[in-house]
Amino acid sequence: LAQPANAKAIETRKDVCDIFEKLNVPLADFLGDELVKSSPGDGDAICTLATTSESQFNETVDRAQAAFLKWRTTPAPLRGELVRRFCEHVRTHKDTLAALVTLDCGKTHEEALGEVQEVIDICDFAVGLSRQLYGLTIATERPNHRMAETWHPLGIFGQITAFNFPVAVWSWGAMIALVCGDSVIWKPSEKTPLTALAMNGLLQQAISQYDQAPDNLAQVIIGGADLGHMLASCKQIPIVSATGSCRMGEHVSATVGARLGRSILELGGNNAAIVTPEADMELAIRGVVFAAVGTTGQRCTSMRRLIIHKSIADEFCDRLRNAYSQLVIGQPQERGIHIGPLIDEAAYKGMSDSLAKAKEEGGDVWGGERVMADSLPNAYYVKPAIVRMPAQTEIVKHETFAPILYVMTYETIEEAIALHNGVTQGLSSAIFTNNMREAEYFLSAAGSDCGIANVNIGTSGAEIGGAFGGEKNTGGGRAAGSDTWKNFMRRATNTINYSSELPLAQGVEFGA
Ligand code: UN1
Repeated sequence: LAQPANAKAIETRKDVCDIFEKLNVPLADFLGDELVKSSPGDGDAICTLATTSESQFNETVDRAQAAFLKWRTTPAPLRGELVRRFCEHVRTHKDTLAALVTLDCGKTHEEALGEVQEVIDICDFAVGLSRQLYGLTIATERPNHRMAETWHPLGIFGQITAFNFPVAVWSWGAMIALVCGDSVIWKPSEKTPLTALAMNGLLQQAISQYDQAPDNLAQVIIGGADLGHMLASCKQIPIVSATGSCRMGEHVSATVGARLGRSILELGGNNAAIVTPEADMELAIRGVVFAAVGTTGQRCTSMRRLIIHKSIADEFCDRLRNAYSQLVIGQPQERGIHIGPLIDEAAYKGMSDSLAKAKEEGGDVWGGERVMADSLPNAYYVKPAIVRMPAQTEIVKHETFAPILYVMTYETIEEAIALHNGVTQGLSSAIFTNNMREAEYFLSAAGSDCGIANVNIGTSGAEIGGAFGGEKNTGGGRAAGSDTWKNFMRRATNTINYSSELPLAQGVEFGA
């Protein structure tokens, strides 16, 4: 846990109580004295929560398994109906949920609204999907036979999510898992437990109001890395998804793999944009600014590297610094803010350490200073940094979860792509150009090696309809739209003989 166990319980702050009251979710059920929850906006402790013990975890798994056994035989379109009903709650409470996202993780109000919208969007997607879990019919080589594949629910879906998208990333997995007939156990980041308790509380309301849905279909467990390990090593959980750092993902992957479970990993990114001399500069500036500083650089899709043609680099950097200077840094619940706080002190330390290292490696650092420390000594606000680098040095290859944009220059497009792909992560990428050859080269097999490759938009802000994830140390998993539902089901290949003969495949004559 981030906080010491057995911290003293504090009185829950009124804004937290008010939000849970509006949502009609019983906060009192979750309070305790083990996990101190602070608000990144002001750094104050706002409540203390109970955490999940090992025996409670085991009971949670047993309940989830019982729920799965009922849910798997509920027809998929009726499973979709649960998601549709849940989504109505989310739509009704969109503003309140956004306020909670802001309180929990420090994301600005506007971005928090966007995140809740992402939940609504994936619900709509999942409801439609509940009537489209198609299997193939396959031509067979044998007469009077039919071959088909059928998709069945898999079991308990265990989900480990990060602080930075405390509700959207859960919904990408959980909503699809639910229509696929799985039950869900969610371990949110211990930095953002409140949104998880609230969202699951709303889902619980939809479940209890719907007679097709069994109790305990979706449960939340609260705790830190130890609890994540329990989830990853639990043999009764056939599928585990994890979003977070590469280090955490390596552990989850090894633990789930050792018991031959299935994992979906969506880990770190070190996302870059190439800006060529043929780009629309105005558009490129806007695209780069949002991707680099949005969510205070704390998206896994945040832009961390800019690879820019030598001939335009100086002018582009001037314009970028000018655009950065106009950004408003402030408390995230205020309106008109572009940049809210970092999640905590460790994130700030990570940023300042990386900037110091970048200097050592020859970087020219602009920005990156801490601000508002006098009025809010326990909250961590920073100016976003732009760092001109002489080369793609060690620190540039490292993902720092903060608003640092490293700028490097190139001369040929081949060189740009080599720099682009020269890191261990492979999540998101972009090229800004109006030159069709450059754009298509970037999207080709010899171009960007990332799971997301964009033209003339930034690296962040993906829609839910596409599969989301990336290659190399990003972990290879895909969440959200497209055909990611297949992860959550088991596929059975069925061969049916409706003749009175027994022809063997491959023409084998048994005993001939
Ligand atoms: C994340 O940071 O883990 O594409 C998810 C985006 C958002 C999701 C980011 N839709 O930036």
